[in-house]
Amino acid sequence: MERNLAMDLVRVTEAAALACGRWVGKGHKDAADEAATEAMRRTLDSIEFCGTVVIGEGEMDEAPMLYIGEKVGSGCAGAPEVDIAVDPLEGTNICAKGKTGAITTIALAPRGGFLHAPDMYMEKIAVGPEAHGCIDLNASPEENLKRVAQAKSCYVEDLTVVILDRPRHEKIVNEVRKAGARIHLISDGDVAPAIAATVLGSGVDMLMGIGGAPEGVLAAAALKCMGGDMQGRLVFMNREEKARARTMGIDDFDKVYTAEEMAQGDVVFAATGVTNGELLHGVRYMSGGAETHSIVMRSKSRTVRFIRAQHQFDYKPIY
Ligand code: VTB
Repeated sequence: MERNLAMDLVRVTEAAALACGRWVGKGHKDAADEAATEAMRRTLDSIEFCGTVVIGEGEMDEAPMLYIGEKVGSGCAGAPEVDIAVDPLEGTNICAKGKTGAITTIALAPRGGFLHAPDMYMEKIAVGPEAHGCIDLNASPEENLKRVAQAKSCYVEDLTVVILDRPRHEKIVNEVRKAGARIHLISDGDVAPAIAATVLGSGVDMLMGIGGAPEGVLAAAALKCMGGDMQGRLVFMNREEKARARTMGIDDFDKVYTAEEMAQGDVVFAATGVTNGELLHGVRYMSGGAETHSIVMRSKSRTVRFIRAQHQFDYKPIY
């Protein structure tokens, strides 16, 4: 993977965040998502790679752009062939309601490097580098908490676990509470907290629970770059989802995927904050411009960059 691709990716998520940031709190999640998607799609064409969207806005007949299979990038001869996983606005509800934690995300892997996760659920557990190798989706929440606390030389009571606030998580919430750990229930957006678990001082130690499989692959790409650890297991709600998974080459329906298996090869990840969150600040607009806060990382070097950028709209129009 070319070294500069990582830095190019920030331009993509910055553009998406600047576009959808205008919709924060306005109650129109679809308009916000469309703004982010169009800005991301447009910016992608200025990057020198031959990209294929493998995780995006849906199937070709569902999404006008960034659909699964779409070719993006300037694609000049000799440009790297890459898989692209995007969520132009991870947390559309959060953005529409002006709540915390909405981000724009993109990840690259060598062609064939991403698990082509269907748009279905995935059971996830994610931790930072100190607890790498300590998690097991087949173990209980209590056992996982004990192992992570031991790895981080702290008490279970010191740990904070982020869980999506959903009825399906009632059992896991009760088990985590019984084990003594703290919980941060979130309304939406489980990619950012998974990444936050790898950032010292973020206040997040673990992500647990069932969320989107595409979001799981995006999180796995980021955690791989940061030395974190993650496991995911697809959760099938019906026979149609199993049939769809089969068409995407998935036949072991109980398989527990590691981050490495979900995001193989030299992976690059970037995200920009749309609303303030535990990982990134949201877009701040001011006279004639805006400030964005992004994270970009590469698995090969394990370099993680936080980038604050000042944007002058007179010199770089925002669509
Ligand atoms: C999950 C989560 C995402 O949407 O997919 C969630 O991974 C949808 O869950 O981060 P429900 O079907 O229970 O609402 C997000 O929160 C936002 O895309």
